[in-house]
Amino acid sequence: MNAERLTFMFVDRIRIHAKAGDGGDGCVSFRREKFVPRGGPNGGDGGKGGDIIFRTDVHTDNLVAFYYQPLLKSVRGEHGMGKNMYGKAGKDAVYKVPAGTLVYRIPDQILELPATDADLDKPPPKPVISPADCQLVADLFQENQELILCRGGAGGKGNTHFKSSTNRAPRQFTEGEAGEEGYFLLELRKIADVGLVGYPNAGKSTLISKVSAAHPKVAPYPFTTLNPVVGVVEFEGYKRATVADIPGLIEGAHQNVGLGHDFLRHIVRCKLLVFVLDTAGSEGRNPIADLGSLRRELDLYDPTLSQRPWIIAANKMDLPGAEENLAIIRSRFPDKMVVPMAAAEGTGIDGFKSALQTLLEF
Ligand SMILES: Nc1nc2c(ncn2[C@@H]2O[C@H](COP(=O)(O)OP(=O)(O)OP(=O)(O)O)[C@@H](O)[C@H]2O)c(=O)[nH]1
Ligand SMILES: [Mg+2]
Repeated sequence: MNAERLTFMFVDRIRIHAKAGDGGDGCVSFRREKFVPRGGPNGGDGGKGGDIIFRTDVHTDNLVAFYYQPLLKSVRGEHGMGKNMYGKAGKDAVYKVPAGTLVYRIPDQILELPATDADLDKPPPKPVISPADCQLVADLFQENQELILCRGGAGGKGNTHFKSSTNRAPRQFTEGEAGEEGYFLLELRKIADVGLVGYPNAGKSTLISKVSAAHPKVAPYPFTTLNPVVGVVEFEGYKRATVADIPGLIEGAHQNVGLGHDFLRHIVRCKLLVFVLDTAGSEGRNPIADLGSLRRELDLYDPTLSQRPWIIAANKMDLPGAEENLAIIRSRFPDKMVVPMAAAEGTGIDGFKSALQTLLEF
């Protein structure tokens, strides 16, 4: 696998296997001391196994770490020892996940399905198993949110516990319990306030690079952006909003045309959608028709998306034909906010930021 692949790999759905540490066994031991004949039992308890914990982290932006390490483990508890010494508890294993990670338990019946549908040299593999067949365990959407995915097993009891008036030299003990184990599907739904939706080459990446410090690649060919990118827009008074640049969508995406529908789940949680249009229709496109098919694709993906507040970013206003199309769009959607801009030149960006500020109700 080459270095470039490593840098750019983005994983937003992955299957993992987690096994928490077993508890340590209890110990059988007797007190042995000079001049103390027949000292009683003194076998200590085993330690608890470590838990497997997920914690959301701002600096983690996708699930790629689990692609390289799909088996999560924590340390087992140590066995109990003589002289009533407890075994040491196993350390918890804390794994960082991006905020917006959904954790599903994969039922045993469908475990046999292959883990992924592609081999290592193809683009990021997706598990064949769908979340619809699994059981949701948690939605980790807040910062520093924690989930104990698998609990470590409890430690076993040493023979001290089995002492009684009739059995003063017990040889019983209990074994440590097994740590919890399971197969899980992790799915990322990026958390952003605003989602940019548009046809390839409409200028979404150009726009996000003008309003935030995020700089996804901008290029004059379709499907430049292959993964969602989130940028932070700062407003006066230290207010901020997150904006997601979603890969280009085309008609028929729900039938897997272009990049398909898959990444649309990243906008399901956006409060506001921005349709970015090539207002000039510079590549023989018609911005009004584009808007119609974009909205239709969203509706086919998730009907609740059509209820979401939306505005239009009328981009490429510097090109011929844009003014005429802008007038048509305005007359077609009289009660919608339409922000004209030429993102590449940086014009209309302030207007866009203040539109966001108004609509996000800062
Ligand atoms: N004339 C003009 N060109 C623009 C404008 N904004 C972006 N472009 C150009 O349009 C092309 C595509 O821009 P991107 O920002 O990469 O478009 P995108 O929507 O992110 O495209 P994908 O990632 O492929 O979906 C680039 O060559 C940009 O320089 C604009 O306001 N005016
Ligand atoms: Mg792009």
